Amino acid sequence: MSQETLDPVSHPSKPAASEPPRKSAAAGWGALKNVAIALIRERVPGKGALTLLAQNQPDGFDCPGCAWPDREHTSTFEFCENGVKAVAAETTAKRVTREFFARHSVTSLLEQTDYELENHGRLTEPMVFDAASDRYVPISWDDAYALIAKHLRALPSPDMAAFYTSGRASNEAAFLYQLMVRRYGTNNFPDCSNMCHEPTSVGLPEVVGIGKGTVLLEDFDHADTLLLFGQNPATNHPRMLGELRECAKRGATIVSINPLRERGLERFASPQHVGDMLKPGGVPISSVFIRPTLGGDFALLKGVAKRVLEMDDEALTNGTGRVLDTHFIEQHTTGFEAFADDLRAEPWDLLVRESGVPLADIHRLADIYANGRAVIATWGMGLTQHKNAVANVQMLANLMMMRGNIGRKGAGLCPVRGHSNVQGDRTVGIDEKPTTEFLDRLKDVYGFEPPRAHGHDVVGSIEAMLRGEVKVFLALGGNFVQASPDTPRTEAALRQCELTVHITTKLNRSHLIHGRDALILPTMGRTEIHATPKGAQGVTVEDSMSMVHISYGINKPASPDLLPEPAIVAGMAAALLPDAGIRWSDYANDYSLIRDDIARVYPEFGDYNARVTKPGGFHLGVASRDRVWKTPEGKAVFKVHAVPTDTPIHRARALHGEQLMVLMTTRSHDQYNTTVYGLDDRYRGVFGERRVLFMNAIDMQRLGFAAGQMVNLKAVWEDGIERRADGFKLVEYDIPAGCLGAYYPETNPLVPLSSFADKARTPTSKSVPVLVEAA
Ligand SMILES: Nc1nc2c(c(=O)[nH]1)N[C@H]1C(S)=C(S)[C@@H](COP(=O)(O)OP(=O)(O)OC[C@H]3O[C@@H](n4cnc5c(=O)[nH]c(N)nc54)[C@H](O)[C@@H]3O)O[C@H]1N2
Ligand SMILES: Nc1nc2c(c(=O)[nH]1)N[C@H]1C(S)=C(S)[C@@H](COP(=O)(O)OP(=O)(O)OC[C@H]3O[C@@H](n4cnc5c(=O)[nH]c(N)nc54)[C@H](O)[C@@H]3O)O[C@H]1N2
Ligand SMILES: [Mo]
Repeated sequence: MSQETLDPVSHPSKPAASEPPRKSAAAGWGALKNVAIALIRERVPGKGALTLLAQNQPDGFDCPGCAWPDREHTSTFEFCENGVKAVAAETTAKRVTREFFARHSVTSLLEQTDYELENHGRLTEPMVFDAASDRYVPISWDDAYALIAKHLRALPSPDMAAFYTSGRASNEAAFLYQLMVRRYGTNNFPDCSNMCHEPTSVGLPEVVGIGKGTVLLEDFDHADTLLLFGQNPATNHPRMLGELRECAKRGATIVSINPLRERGLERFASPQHVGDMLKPGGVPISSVFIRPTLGGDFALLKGVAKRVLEMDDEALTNGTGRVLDTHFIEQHTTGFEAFADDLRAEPWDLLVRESGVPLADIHRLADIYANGRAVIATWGMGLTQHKNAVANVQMLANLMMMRGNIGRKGAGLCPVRGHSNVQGDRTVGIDEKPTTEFLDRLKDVYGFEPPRAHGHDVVGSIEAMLRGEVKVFLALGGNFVQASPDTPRTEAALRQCELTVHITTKLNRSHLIHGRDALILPTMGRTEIHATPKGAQGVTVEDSMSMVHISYGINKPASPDLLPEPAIVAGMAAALLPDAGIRWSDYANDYSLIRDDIARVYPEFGDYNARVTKPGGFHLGVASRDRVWKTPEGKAVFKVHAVPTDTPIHRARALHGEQLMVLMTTRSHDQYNTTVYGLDDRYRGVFGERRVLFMNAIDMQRLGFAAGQMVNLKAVWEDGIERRADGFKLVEYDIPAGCLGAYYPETNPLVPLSSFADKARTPTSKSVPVLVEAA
């Protein structure tokens, strides 16, 4: 029997362990047990199990969890523990009713934790804030739309409103939303991807012409080397482990580049392969762990590239086979000479110091890379949530280009996206910096002049609210207050608004930190049937590998008063823009009309409605996958970047010396972003609590702390504002010296609004300079 059965499951009284239990595999029996717990917690065992059978099946719904693709949507019952939790959270039997809001004032709800708020269940009808009673009270849909229209019309300029999107919104909802917003007159589209993979979307187009990954799932069948940068797939993309398991069994070399030895990357037992689950340790996954310091990946990548160049020089001298793919470099790229010169000039000691990786490990990674015939590089938030995140992504692309590992079978770039449709939302126009080409097409198709000026992203919207320049905030999904950085400033920003509106499924803190007027508009989730006079409607989504497919809900909506997202957007739009000549209500009744129009604006969708009838959907086409480079040069571009040596972290360290620590804010196994499902982080050995701070034993001793002690965190930033997060329990953990780890969103108050990635403006959630004080 697997050791996994011995894992404690959910035991609030058990103290946080110092080390993850290493003997048992990720997933496995523990995962199955947690599936049952998730269903029972939400009081939906029978229904939940039925719902799960339809998940990621040809006629079922797309999992609302992550954006990892499915094998043809046809293979066996594809589920994972955290997909189940996402579904269970949506299919919960618990309800937030008008009686609930009558019982609880907004002020009293503010006392509750995020976990408690989430646990009240699904929202059931539209509610409006009533200042006199400090309560949300019922409002009709039409009155809610009228209130929104009144506020938006009263603004001196459409640019005084901001329209957030969270990446669960379907292509249909997102396209209608951007159409309404642009017809109204602004490009203010703050979007969850601003906090997520924006550095990928900004970095890749400059070097390979398009901001998307180049691999398909089938490439995992042919890769012999996989480099996984800054990702925790066992928790955040559990179905990816299934692919890695197959690669490992085939003998592929898998390297995890991560300050932490994440558990799921050591061993994995697949709940779909009973054989694995009976073996104690599961299938070993990562063969090699390379552990940079937080933010050290850029110097590491540059070091690996430098070593690959040296190896090529040695090969030339010795007359052995070239290490560089000279054919690819000549035919397909530009800028190689300058890039190589810069690598040669870079001193090794700087690369070693800034990466935190010993020279021997840099050489080892270069050897593995250079010996791979087909290499896939994947990455997550560990590369993107840093000041030099765009350079991280571009240096990774440089390295892959050196050996022609782009646009070739079994090789390529694989950014692993977060929300299940975050990539699709961008594709269909959720973009604060739209291209001229797109705006021209919108104009041709709809006959209006769209706004041309770039709009606000997440950070820009918060800043504009603080300056009083944005007065209406509307959110299609998500939990803006908790997801955004610098919590007290974000809260102040929202409180300064005239109107805040949230289209959501469940109660969250963003409903409670509101503007003068505020609306909660409850919507259906993806598991629910979108019934309209034209019949049940399916929505489409695009996964991390640009596969577009259709999703049909199977459950009765949580309440008869819910509307699907497209209907809500159409309702708002009809109230705001009745004379726009756009057939809002037809769209809401028949989503195929929306898809027809998406394809008119974006010809790459082709015969969209026909293509999504095929099980598994279709690939949207990524030019760089075909070695077509949509850059101004018409080639892939090697980018030169210096190793930064004067960042806010360097400066903070100069000021505070060895007291200065760098904090990563990350996800536990029991949360979906700001939605806290439970208080355990099973794979990291934390149970029953979330306010923990991971620190290594040597740092603890050096700083005079002991495991279990309570500490406070203070951010070190250069704007004179005090930022703190108090009351964390120290947990001794195998994390590199000088680095700390803690959970998001509890630590968001420490992330300064003005600390973001160069060019991409993604908050630096994985490198926050802090001081630790005894509580
Ligand atoms: N169950 C579940 N699934 C999810 C989510 C969820 O919250 N719960 N969230 C979804 C979303 S929106 C997203 S974006 C993804 C996020 O999925 P991930 O990209 O896995 O995000 P994080 O959990 O923040 O973890 C980042 C990983 O990067 C490592 N890391 C931190 N800093 C560095 C660094 O400087 N260098 C390197 N090399 N590694 C580093 C951390 O140790 C951790 O393993 O998951 C999606 N899927
Ligand atoms: N410090 C720190 N901050 C971070 C991160 C980090 O790693 N560290 N990660 C960042 C990342 S990668 C991301 S993507 C953002 C996430 O930011 P968001 O996308 O804004 O946050 P979520 O927690 O995913 O949103 C949860 C809410 O969405 C609503 N919801 C759920 N399903 C649906 C649906 O089908 N339709 C609608 N309309 N609403 C729905 C529910 O009401 C729920 O409360 O956070 C970012 N913030
Ligand atoms: Mo994300």
